[in-house]
Amino acid sequence: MKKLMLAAMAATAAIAFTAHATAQNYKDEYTVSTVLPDSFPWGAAAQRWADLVDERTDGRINMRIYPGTQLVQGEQTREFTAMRQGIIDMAVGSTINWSPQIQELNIFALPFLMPDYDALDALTGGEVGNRLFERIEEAGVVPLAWAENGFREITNSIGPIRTPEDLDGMKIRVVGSPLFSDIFSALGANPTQMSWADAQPALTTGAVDGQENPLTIYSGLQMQNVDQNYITLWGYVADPLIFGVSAQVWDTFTEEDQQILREAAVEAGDYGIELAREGLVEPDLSLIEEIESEGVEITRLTEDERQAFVDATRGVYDEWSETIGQDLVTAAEEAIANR
Ligand code: X2X
Repeated sequence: MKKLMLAAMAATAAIAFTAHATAQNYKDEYTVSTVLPDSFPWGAAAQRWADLVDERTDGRINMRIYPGTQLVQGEQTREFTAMRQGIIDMAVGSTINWSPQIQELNIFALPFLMPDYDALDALTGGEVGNRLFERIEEAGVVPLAWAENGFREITNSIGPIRTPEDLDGMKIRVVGSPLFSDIFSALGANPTQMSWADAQPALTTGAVDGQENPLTIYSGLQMQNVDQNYITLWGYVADPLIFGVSAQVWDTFTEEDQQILREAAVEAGDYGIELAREGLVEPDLSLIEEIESEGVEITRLTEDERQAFVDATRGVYDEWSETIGQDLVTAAEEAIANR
């Protein structure tokens, strides 16, 4: 009988604990997963988040950034699951890397859905973004704010890509969502799916001919030095980032600290978005000009040329709209039309 009472008391104490989180129970360190380190807009946004939180909680919440998705041995498509399980506390993660678990996040990778930054902002800042955040929260991760990896441009070592035919047989490294393999297969290329950790040596050794990533990454890694001498500005998809906290961890924070984490994420996200667009948006195209001045050939598509890529990938768009949810895709198309 006494044992039973003790068990009941312990259970009550446990409930009281979750209902009233106190800072005394905080961990010494909270892990924050990213793919890129702070020399890139992605890692810089994560670091800013950690710095702001440290300052505003007087060190109660100590966040440390682990780039290279090292907490999941570089397997970036496992980041979301690890966070949901509480193996990783927090992350600034790519929608691409989380899309194997949250199918709806593939929406940002629908080819040629978003023609410009306003279109991207219309999605993240509107109903579509809210719905995606609801889905993520249901899945066990608390999403706090958006940041940005950027529009993904295609680069290669063989020659200029101006038509889908130019991609014929080209070996292109693609990211972990099968949607990317489908896009490049539809364009006649030979897509090879690999993690970012594997992509870098594959580019160095010439095991692949090309890759697609934002120009901030191209420039940060000086990809012209691994023969990626041709870039086509086609902006076929964009890759926003999300600040997320494992729900298990989130519930241990006081309301005041949750508020600090959220506000700091919004500010760090704005900062990261600014960095991600620096030199890439009219009238300041200095990053593109800088790359060009290194002798890299940059191909700019005419409307008609771009349309040929749109047409060639339309089947993939339609097919993946089913997987994502036609309703969400329609909401996105409307938000973009009304931007
Ligand atoms: O793997 C990539 O290409 C990267 C770094 O852009 C992502 O993590 C989506």
